[in-house]
Amino acid sequence: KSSFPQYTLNQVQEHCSKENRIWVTYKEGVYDITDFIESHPGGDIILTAAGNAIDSFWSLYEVHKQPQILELLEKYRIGNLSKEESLQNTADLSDPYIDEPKRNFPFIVNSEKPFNAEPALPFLMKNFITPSEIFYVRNHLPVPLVEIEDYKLEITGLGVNETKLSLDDLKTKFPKVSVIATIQCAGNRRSEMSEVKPVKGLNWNAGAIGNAVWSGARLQDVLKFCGLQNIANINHIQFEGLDTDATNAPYGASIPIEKFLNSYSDVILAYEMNGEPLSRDHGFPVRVIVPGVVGARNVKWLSRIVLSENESPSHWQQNDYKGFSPSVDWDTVDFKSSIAIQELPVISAICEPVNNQKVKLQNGKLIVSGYAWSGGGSKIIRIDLTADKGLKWHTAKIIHQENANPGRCWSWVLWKAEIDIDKSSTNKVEIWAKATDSNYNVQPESFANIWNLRGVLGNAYHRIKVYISD
Ligand code: MTE
Ligand code: MO
Repeated sequence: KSSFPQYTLNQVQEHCSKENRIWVTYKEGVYDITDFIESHPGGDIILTAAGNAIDSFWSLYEVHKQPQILELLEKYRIGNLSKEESLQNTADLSDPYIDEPKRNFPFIVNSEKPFNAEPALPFLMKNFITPSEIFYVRNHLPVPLVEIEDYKLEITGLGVNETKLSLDDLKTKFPKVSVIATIQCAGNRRSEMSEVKPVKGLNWNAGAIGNAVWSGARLQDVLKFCGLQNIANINHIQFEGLDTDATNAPYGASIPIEKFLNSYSDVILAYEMNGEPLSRDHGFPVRVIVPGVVGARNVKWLSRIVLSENESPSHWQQNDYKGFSPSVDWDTVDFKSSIAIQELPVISAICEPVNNQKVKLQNGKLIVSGYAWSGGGSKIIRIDLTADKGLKWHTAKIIHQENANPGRCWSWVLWKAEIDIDKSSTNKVEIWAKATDSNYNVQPESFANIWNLRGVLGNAYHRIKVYISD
C-alpha cells in the first residue's frame, strides 16, 4: 500500500464524472471506481460520492457499508491521501440524520438511516383507515427540516407561468378536497420474493401499504391557477422533494400527463393526512398523492412541480422502481429497457393469522382475514382462499369496501374468510390467498416466475402456514 502514489483532496475532487474517471476516498485510500460503476448497473447511486469521501455516501445509505463492499473497494485502490488530509477528510462529516423526527411507534424497523418501517400485519388491518402513527414509512434520505415561513412550492415548465405558492396559498386559494387512497411501496412483500433468490432492497414484509384520508388542493386547480391551458408537448409532470442526496440532487419522480388530465384520477397536493397536518415522516408540509400509483411517485416534502416533455431525470424514476424478467440479473440489466412503474398490479395479503402461528379452530373453521387492493383504481371483486393447495376455494367476505365505480376505487378492501379445515390428516395447514380485480386480473401463483432483481411488484398468492392446536 505504501507503494501507491499520493494524491491530494483537490486532485480527488477533479475526478467526479465518467469522462474524467470517478474517484472516491475512504480513510487514507484513494479509489477509482469508474469500472465498478460500469460493471454494476444500478450501482450509479454511488456517484453521489464522486470526488469525495465515500463516507458521505455511507452516512446516507448505511445498508451499503458491509465488509464485502470494503473488500471489493480495495480492488479499485489507486493511491493514498497524505495522513494529514485523510484525517481532515473524514473528521468533519456530520451525521445527516441529526434532524430526524422523534419516533415512538411499535414499528418493525427495516432500516434506521434512512428510516424505513412497517406495522405488524394484525395491527395493520384493525382499521379501514390506517392511523397515521402506524402507517409505514419509506424514506430514501434524511427527513428535511422545513420552516413553514420559508416554505414555497415552485411550479414551472411548459405551459405555466412560473409560480410560487406558500402553504397558506394552497389552503386558501383552492377548494380543499379529500381523497381516501391506499399507498403501497413497490417493494411491499419483497421478503417473500427474496426467498426464491436474493434481491436488492429493503426486506419488507406485507406491511408497506396503508389507506388514509388525504386532503389538499386538486393538482388541476393549482395548474389552472398557474395559467395552464395548452398541454401541447407536455408528456410528464415531474415532482421534486426537499430531501437531497450527497450531490444535492432532490428525490424526484414523475407521472404521465394522462393521469393528470383525467378529472377522475384525483391527483392532489395534500397537506393533511387523516384530518391532521402531515407528519414529518409522511411529507410535511405538502406531498403529492397520486391515487392508484406506486408509492414512489407520491413525492413527499414537495418543493417543485415541473411540466415537461420528459420523465423525471431522477435516479428513482430512471434506474430504480422498474420491473424485469426473472432471467435478468445485475450483470445484464439495462434500466433503459424497461418502463417506470406507475399503476400497481392486484395484490392481497393475509394479516391474521400470521405465518407460523398456532391457531384454534372455531366450529371446525379457521378464521382468516386480510387486505386486497389493485392499482389504477381497479375494484377488488373477489378474494379466494384455499387450505388444500387449490382443490377447494373459499370466497372471502369483503367487510369494508368503498362505494365507487371501477376506475376510481383508490382504497383497499378488508376481508374475512371462514375455511373448513380437515385436521384429521395433519395439524399443519397451508393457506393461500388471491384477489381478482374488476379487469379480471388475478395475482400470479408463484414468486419464482415473477422474481426480479430489485424485488418489486411482489404480488404472488400470499401463502402462510399455520399449526392447528386443540
Ligand atoms: N418522497 C420523497 N421526497 N422522498 C422519498 O424518499 N419515498 C417514496 C414516496 N415519496 C420518498 C417520497 C416511496 S418509495 C414511497 S413507497 C412513499 O413515499 C412512502 O410514503 P410514506 O412514507 O408516507 O408511507
Ligand atoms: Mo416505495
